[in-house]
Amino acid sequence: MGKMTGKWCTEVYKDTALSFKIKKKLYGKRSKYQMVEIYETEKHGNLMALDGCYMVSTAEEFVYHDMLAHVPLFSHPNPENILVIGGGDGGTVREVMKHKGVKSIDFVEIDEDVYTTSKKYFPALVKGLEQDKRVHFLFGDGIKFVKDSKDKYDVILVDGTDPSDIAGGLFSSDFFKDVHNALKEDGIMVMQSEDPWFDSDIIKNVQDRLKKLFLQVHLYLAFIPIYPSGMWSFSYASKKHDPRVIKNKKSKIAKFKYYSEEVHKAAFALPQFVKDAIK
Ligand code: SPD
Repeated sequence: MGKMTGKWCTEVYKDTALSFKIKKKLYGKRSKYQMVEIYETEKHGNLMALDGCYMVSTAEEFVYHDMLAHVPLFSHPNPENILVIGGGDGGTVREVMKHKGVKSIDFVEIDEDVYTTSKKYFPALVKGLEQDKRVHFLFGDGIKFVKDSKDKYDVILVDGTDPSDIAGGLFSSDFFKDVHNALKEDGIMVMQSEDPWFDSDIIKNVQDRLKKLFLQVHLYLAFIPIYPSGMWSFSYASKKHDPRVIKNKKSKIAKFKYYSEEVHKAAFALPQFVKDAIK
């Protein structure tokens, strides 16, 4: 059994604490919206926390970003116009850029400091973003932005933080109505929707709200060690496309680090307790 010697960073989430051994704290500053902290960990590379909640680490970021971006992008037959809300660290946009058929990526992040901090401490996440002419940086409120967009996007990816002050609106029925309007008739939306152990009520609310608007609503899972419980959920909604069928023949399923055709399909197989929680 290891002992807790040396320095540690800790996320306290409800009645659980998750700690990582660190070499040092690299950064800590309050932005206009939230506390932004970066730690250099012993085993997970650099780790970003926003308002005390872990968001991204060098070692594990590929899981979250592969699964948020590639599941919807391979479920749509021809995704061209994409909107990314949040995801200020850049990782989600970087994955979208891998799809050659994508023509335009609107990237709307409320907190520009998250992007500038990521640029410094997670250069691999923002690699190529500023050089890719398809990426449009639109720093501002994604909730307002989506309200003003009609029938425009093939895929909308919501890469928010946990539903507190800043991201709470991203889990609301009003936001989902605006997302529905902003999508084309066969559009797809995927959002991170918390974990089934601590937050099954949030997942159920999200799924119920989406079911009132969309024909296809599904939940899928991935395993991310830096988030409390490690089991993470994504909520999928589409006016048309069933995500259990891979329809995108234009993008090649390259060798991703987490995503593959098998993982895509298997991610929708839910443990019974998760099925029961969202029934
Ligand atoms: N509790 C963690 C929620 C994570 C949401 N976003 C992560 C950002 C990665 N781009």
